[in-house]
Amino acid sequence: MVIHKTLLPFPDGFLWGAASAAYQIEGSWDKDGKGVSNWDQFVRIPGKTFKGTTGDVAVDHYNRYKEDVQLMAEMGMKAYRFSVAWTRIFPSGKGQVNEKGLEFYDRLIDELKANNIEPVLTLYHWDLPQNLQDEYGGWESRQIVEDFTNYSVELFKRFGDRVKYWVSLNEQNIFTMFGYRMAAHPPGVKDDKLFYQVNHHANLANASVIKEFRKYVPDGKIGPSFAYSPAYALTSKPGDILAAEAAEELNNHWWMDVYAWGKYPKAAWNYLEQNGLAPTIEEGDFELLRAGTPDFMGLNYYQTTTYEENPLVGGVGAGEMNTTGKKGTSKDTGIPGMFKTVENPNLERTDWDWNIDPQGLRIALRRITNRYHLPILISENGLGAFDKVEEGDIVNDDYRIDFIRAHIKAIQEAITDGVEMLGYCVWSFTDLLSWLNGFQKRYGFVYVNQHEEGEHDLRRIKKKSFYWYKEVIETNGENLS
Ligand code: BGP
Repeated sequence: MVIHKTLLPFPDGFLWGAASAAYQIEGSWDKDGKGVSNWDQFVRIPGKTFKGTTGDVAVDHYNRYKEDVQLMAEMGMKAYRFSVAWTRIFPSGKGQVNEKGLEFYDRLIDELKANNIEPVLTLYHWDLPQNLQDEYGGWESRQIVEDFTNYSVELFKRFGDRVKYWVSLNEQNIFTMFGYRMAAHPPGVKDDKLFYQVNHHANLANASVIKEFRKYVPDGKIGPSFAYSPAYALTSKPGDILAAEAAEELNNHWWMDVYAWGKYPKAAWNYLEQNGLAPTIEEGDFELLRAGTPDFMGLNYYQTTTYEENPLVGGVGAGEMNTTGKKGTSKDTGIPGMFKTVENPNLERTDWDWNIDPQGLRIALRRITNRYHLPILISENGLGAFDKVEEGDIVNDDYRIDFIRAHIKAIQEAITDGVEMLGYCVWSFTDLLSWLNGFQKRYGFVYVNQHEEGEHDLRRIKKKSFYWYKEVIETNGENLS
């Protein structure tokens, strides 16, 4: 059914949670032996981030993790997704282990477990050791497969007894696209051919760690987190439908097919080959890809994207992102002769021009289920907004409650459709640093008094959504009002 008469309840043990990433929350960027990451370096290049913001302090979670976990416990959170900073474990990406780095995550994990919060550990959320970038170009070299695997095995050995849920790569499609196509993230390159090669290496690395995982954490579950933006066609014109199908294949199946099946989709491969963009494959690559398939698909869902035809000659190329929060400043993007994005007249947008589309989440869940037959962990979903602290430390973020409520309803409809769901991690628990958008684009249930400029004592303030989500968790999703 599309319109269900009644909805199935959320399963027992459903992981109601929230998510974060090391660079965006920890701070203490050079403490206790931590090495320099690509982000530590990139944010220091003038003009790269909103008002020059950095994660040097972020929201100081490294020092305040106990307070943050206490807030999670108060909310009754069942799961917390966080990432490990590779440079805390191996300051130069490989070689000597930094015991102090491991100890920090030991403490965090123990604190979570003591409060009955299931840790969900992300191995890689974009902060690459700068040394590996300098030495061999990081993801540009096959050498990354070995180094990423060694680093991951270190974590499996150390935390595998306590951590059962693992995310391998966070949004491979985004960090490679921003890093190698749009030059908006490190290493700030625009090179389409390299982009596809880098992705092939990341695919191999992903499969390699999953393969190793089986030996060290046989009772655990692991999967990548994919930033899935389902493709819609603007109209029923066959040309638009074809454009949307091509986008679904090149922008989505290109990654998820490899994760789930160890192979690239056909028409997309042919297109890349004809244009000299296909990655170089070596003997044994596909065997490895097939040997390292995931237990679940991690889904980071924020929005859908709508497409239309794009002429080969004079078609739209690279667009522009809105990183200021001034509505309407983003520009459509496309590949001439393939597709171009276009505003969906049926959807509202956030101040950063992200479409608000809860039904799109149900569509995403159904498409993944039907194509890959894998359980799904929603590893991110949330609303970036300007929040205002009112007198008496009150934040009335009703817009966030509305957003999350509608998405939870969509999940329940998908469960009723037959989708196997492991959990739902809202982005984010506390406010944190948005990579390119500074601190003003806020996502948390907990406000953190941190700003681009001016006064910032980093104090934590529970928003209205904090109390609302607490009730949702307590009733296992029954009370959404
Ligand atoms: C995802 C990332 C997160 C987070 C989120 C919100 O792509 O995995 O790290 O940043 O998006 O995005 P933004 O901060 O750009 O609003």
